[in-house]
Amino acid sequence: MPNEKNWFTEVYPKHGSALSMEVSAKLHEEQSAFQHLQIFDTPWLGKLMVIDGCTMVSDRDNFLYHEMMTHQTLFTHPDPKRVWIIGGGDCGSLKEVLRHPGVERATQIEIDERVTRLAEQYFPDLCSSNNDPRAELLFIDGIQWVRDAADGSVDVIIVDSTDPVGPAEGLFNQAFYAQCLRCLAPDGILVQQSESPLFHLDLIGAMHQTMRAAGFTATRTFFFPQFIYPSGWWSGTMASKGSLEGFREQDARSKPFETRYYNADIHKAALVAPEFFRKAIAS
Ligand code: AG3
Repeated sequence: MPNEKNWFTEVYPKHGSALSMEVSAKLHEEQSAFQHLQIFDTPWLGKLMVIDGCTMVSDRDNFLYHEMMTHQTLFTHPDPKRVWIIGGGDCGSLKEVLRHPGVERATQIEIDERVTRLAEQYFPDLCSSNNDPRAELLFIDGIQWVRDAADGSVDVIIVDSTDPVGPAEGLFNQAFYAQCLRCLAPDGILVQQSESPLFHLDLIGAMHQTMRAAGFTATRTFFFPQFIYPSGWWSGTMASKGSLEGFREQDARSKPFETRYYNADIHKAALVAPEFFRKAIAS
């Protein structure tokens, strides 16, 4: 069945497996200056964006990733006002960040403007806050942006990237983390999407080590399901010079916006690491 032409399949060659999704139409396909972009319509997932053959966003399940990458992090920070999103061109993280009334400025730094233009066309819901006066959309290299930014000029940096190959590769190294650390104000938090705990444990371990080598003193991974990503189980990893213990629990319980996955109890549960993970990753 997956070989039939109305199925999109992402193959995971290193993990001897694949995920197939029925598609009803290919709505768009192009080679941008940076990557190969496809948009599909599907019977179950709604619209689906694929970059370089990898699933990125679907209407049906993107709330899991976007709510966790943003709210888990913003409620860990004592008072986030200035937020950068590195990557995140579909604008889903931007939308969630802007739900926090205390956020004064949310800057999305996406290298590939075409991702955002396609999101505006095919994922209008994710882009529904792009005109918020607090939102700033830049189409430049996030690595360069962080290199050029002033010391202590941001509270939360969200790295919402593709897998650590291609354009995103330079977002997973010590030089980039050190620049992020320099840009973060006291209590600042860096959070990065960190792939699958089941498939990419080595990568997550290397991220913790590299973040600490760059000068972060606390690192912590949180877990959430994500149907369209490899193994269906995904993670984000936070790094801080301050503490990553505890969070603004009362604020999370009385948050002035609706969510579909994140809540204060999920916040705590998402931080509980399975036994194999604790053994592999000292944090
Ligand atoms: N960023 C993480 C996507 C990784 C998917 N990997 C894969 N399918 N092999 C998602 C961007 C959402 N804003």
